[in-house]
Amino acid sequence: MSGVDSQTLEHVCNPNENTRHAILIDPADQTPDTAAKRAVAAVAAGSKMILVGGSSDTDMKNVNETVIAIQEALELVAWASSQDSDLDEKNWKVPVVLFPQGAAALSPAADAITFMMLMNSKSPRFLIEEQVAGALYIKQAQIAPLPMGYIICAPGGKAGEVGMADLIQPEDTERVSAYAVTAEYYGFKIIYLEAGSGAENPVSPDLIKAARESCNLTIVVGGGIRQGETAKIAAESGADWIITGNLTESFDNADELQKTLTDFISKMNS
Ligand code: 1GP
Repeated sequence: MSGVDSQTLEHVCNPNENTRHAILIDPADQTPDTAAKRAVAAVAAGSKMILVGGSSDTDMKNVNETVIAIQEALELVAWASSQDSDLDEKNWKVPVVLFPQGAAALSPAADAITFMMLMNSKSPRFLIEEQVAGALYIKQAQIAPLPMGYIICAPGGKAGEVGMADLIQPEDTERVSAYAVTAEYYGFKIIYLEAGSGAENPVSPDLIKAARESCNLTIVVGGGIRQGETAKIAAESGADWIITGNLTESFDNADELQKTLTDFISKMNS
């Protein structure tokens, strides 16, 4: 979505009839070229955002190379569609958004960044220090900040461990509501309920419902979602966005990935 950075917050937060899907690309798990092919397949399937980041082993180099490769690939297909009256160029205008492990894993080529507080971290590093360390860089690079409360639920995975999260348990609906309201009072626009990449159980529907009933923020849910049916439960509980990382990264063949994600998105909103 190069050149329209200021629109990214609107794109993410404007109410949408359907729950939308985004992929998470971890630059530590794949080459920039593979990441770009997966991003193009996902957008062709109907994904509306590409998140780039990971909990470990990302740095300025692999994040930047990955973001550039994805942006170039999407620009190329957008241009090709603009030359064909049967195709709609604007379908390819999806934002590439940093989802960083910290201030040392950024890219000026990104459209936006989830500028987040890991709200249930026990470490000041993830509550505020990494954000302060990255703020001036983000401003200078004109990467649009998406103010977000990041809330890690059990089992939490690597994100929970690295982020020293005091995990929210599946029955802890009052606690998740309190975090959702706190996020709203801080002025955040988004909350991300995270179960951890590869989680055996995704965020419980009860937690999503409790968050939905407590605040008017955009709710993103991810971690352990591999089936359209699971995504549908999260969507019906109140998720505005569903993120898949592992599912996307399990395909090397772009056509197969596109087919799987098309089916996933259709089931999610069925
Ligand atoms: C991790 O929520 C994301 O931050 C994605 O999780 O890899 O399990 O899809 P998965």
